[in-house]
Amino acid sequence: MQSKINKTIIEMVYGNITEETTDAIVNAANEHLAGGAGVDGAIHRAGGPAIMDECRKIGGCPTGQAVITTGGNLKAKYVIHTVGPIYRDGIRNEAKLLESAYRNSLELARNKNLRSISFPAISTGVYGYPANEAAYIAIKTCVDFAQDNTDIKLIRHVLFSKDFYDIFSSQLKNLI
Ligand code: AR6
Repeated sequence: MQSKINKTIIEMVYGNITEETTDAIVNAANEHLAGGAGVDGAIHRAGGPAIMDECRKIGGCPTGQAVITTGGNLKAKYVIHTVGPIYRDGIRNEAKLLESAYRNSLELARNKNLRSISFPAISTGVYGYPANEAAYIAIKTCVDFAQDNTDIKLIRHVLFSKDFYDIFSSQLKNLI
């Protein structure tokens, strides 16, 4: 499903983010940019060693921030690496940090003059963020961004299971 907010299409798809053809895909990385499991592992495997070479040079990324590298062998030209919070109990600034991860990724894409970006469900795997709350923050941050910024024409959320697709889609319906 999709919805147009101001000049931007916000879209939910069920699939594998490494196949995406948007200008950038976002990686749910760790602070060391060291690679890992989940979507991080999948992106490095599909994109090849050029991505890790640049990650090593950058050296790291604090939680809530974002950095950009080549997309290597991916169809996407760039990978934006952001670090979502590890979810503990919800009272350790997790929501603000997750919002920052989305917001800073969008701002980095805009500053690079990119027109389209794909996000995975940041923090909802290894980092344990409850899916419903994470979906609300993800969509709300993207909707707010699209209301104030018109340069990015497509923001796609790529969900890896039908359950996540349904959760994200219902949050989008609630927010528009
Ligand atoms: N395409 C789209 N979504 C995916 C894919 C894929 N190919 N693979 C997994 N997901 P996670 P996190 C979904 O664990 O929670 C790594 O080790 C997955 O189902 O990848 O932010 C890093 O190095 C889930 O909904 O990221 C960090 O140490 C979502 O992507 C840590 O995990 C995020 O799950 C980051 O944990």
